[in-house]
Amino acid sequence: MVDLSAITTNVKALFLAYDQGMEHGPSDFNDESIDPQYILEIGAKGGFNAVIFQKGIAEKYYPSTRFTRSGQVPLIVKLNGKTNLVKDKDPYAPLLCTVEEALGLGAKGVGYTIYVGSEFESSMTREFADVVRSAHAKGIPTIAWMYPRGRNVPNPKDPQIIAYASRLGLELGADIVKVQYPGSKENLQKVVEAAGKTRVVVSGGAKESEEEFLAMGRLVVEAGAIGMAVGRNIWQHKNPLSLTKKLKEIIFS
Ligand code: FBP
Repeated sequence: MVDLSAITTNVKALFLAYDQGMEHGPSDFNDESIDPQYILEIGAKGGFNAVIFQKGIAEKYYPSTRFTRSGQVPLIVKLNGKTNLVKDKDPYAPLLCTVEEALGLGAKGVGYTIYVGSEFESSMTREFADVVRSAHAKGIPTIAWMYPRGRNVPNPKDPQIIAYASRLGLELGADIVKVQYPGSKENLQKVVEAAGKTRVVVSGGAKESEEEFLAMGRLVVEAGAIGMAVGRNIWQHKNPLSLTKKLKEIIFS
């Protein structure tokens, strides 16, 4: 039996994603958000369930277990990733960090992106299967970013394909799947239903108005997802902590 940490025993979850420096480059950042320390402060003061870092940022910025203070925001290490400079139609994000390395950095969970439908899907499902095996042997949960992409996926926002992707996460043993918002509450309900006992969180996407973003948060909760794993909408906001407070009232109410 897998002994999952507090991340999945919580009924609801709010994660602060900060792997965009690899995925999109520093153009996503301003003078404040380019500093991982700023994100750690938002994560801790905002009471997020975890921050999500790649290995390099975790190594240099996340306090080692030895120095972890109580109140420190938990860490999820994203194990694979890629840049957006390679414009291949069929993306592949290689494994860059092992579960054991992530644990050594203090991770309480691990993340992995699968580009569902990509020509390289089988490489990613195989790598993720190994990640699930290792993570569950160590008793930590896995979060699968299930992003339909590639030549075989004419519309990555097609709700049926997003539901297929969430089901694939269940089949592969993911504890949580992270999906992009499929356009409506009804569509998201189908995604949640397809995921079965695997829980669903929704990504934030590019920054929108505060009203639009919070409205999405409400629909996410109403559809039965456990919460969100959001980055840009929080740390690109002029007052991240005030927006976080409003989002938490929606998600944890
Ligand atoms: P955002 O809330 O900023 O959209 O972050 C969610 C996320 O999944 C990140 O973890 C990741 O870096 C990014 O989106 C990838 O987005 P895409 O593949 O669409 O460029």
